[in-house]
Amino acid sequence: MTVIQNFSTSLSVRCLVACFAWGLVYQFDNTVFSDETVSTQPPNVILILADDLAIGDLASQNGGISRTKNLDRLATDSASFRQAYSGSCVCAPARAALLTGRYPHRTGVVTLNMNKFPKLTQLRLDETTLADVLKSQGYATGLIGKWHLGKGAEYHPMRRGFDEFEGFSGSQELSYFRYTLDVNGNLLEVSDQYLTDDLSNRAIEFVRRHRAHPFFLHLAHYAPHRPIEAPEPRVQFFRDRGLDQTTATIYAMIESMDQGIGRLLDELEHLGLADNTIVVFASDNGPDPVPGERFNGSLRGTKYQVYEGGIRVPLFVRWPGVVPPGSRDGVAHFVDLMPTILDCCGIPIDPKLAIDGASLRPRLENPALDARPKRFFQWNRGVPNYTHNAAVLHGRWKLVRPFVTRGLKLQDSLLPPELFDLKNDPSESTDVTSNHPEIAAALEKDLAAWCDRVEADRLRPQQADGSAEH
Ligand SMILES: [Ca+2]
Repeated sequence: MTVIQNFSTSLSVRCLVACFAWGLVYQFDNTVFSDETVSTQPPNVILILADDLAIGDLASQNGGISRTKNLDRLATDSASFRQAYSGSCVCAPARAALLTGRYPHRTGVVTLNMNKFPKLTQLRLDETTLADVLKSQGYATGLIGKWHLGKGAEYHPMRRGFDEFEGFSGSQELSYFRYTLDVNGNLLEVSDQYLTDDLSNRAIEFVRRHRAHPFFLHLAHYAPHRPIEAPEPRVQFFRDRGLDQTTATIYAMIESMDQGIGRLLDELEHLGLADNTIVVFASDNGPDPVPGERFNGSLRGTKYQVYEGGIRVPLFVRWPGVVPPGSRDGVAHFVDLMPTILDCCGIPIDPKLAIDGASLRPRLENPALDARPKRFFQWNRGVPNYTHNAAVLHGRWKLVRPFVTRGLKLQDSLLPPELFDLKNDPSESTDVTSNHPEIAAALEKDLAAWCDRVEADRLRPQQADGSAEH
């Protein structure tokens, strides 16, 4: 009962805020806000993120061994980037890049364990999220699912631009069949549902609630992240096809997510919102090696590594009537998604945000365009040590400082960097440094300069309240 009362209050406040913001739009545009203007509303945005989903987990990529008919259909209806990258090879930093358009190190979120490293997993309070910006423009904003950008009241998603939150911080051990949800600040124990289905249902309800106003829904699924758990009948289907228990369960987890996404897309159609809703789908990093190996095409490496297998992700953008479906060449990166979404919504970007990415909208609208901007990656457990697991990508070339250890007491790595020609060697099998020493040297210099820049930004002075400790 308490939950319902608080939720209603929150909803009313949000409606007031949204109405106020739209009132401002009304004044500026000097137009009458009526039913006729609904079709000219800014587009809604649904940003769906899977957790540890591999490109090779999609049925379209693995010969139909998994079952992802809704995601495959979404891909067919979307601009699908063939070379899309997460912001990191692990969860939290990837999400920081996704929601700020900036490299994770700048945001303060450099590693993933919120309990061991609370200060290194908090999105600095001087960072602005995509939700902050959309909310300021009158969008109803909601996060359903995983947050992972800081524990504690100041870092709660409802303090970081989201009007509504139905999810979890990312710090707790949870079972897909027994879990605690934070529903707008109220804790709810759930033991009679499957988490993925529950999140799908809540996403559908969010869209129904906000059908009449522009909305931003960030649906951050937990699937197929550990623990590996799925409804038994779905697991049985894949076991019967000869898959081992772990892979069968992972594919069942993915099928559950896929079905929920299908229901969400159907609901958009049913509500007449599909044409004016941008749907983005991605995964936050590559497959987790801990449960066991699984198919990911020919990509080298896994989650935790800056080789392609750790950072390459599916990326689909569907916007009917504006974005022609089909594949896109060139590089796309999580830092590009915030500027892309704001561009599509007609919202100018404040230069003070110092976004690292650039809008993909030109390439979304024109499949013939190509762009391969320089992009950077780095991750190790704990305080950054940039001699480990770092990479720069530029055009066909990628320089990698190898992954040495995930251990806590890092020593500087003395391993030499490796240079790969992704055009001829997408599997990163051959170090070609000796053939192209000048390219390797230039990229090494670029990478070193980037490391210095983002580390300086990470260590910039704290907020006056001392909250952004490092
Ligand atoms: Ca992840």
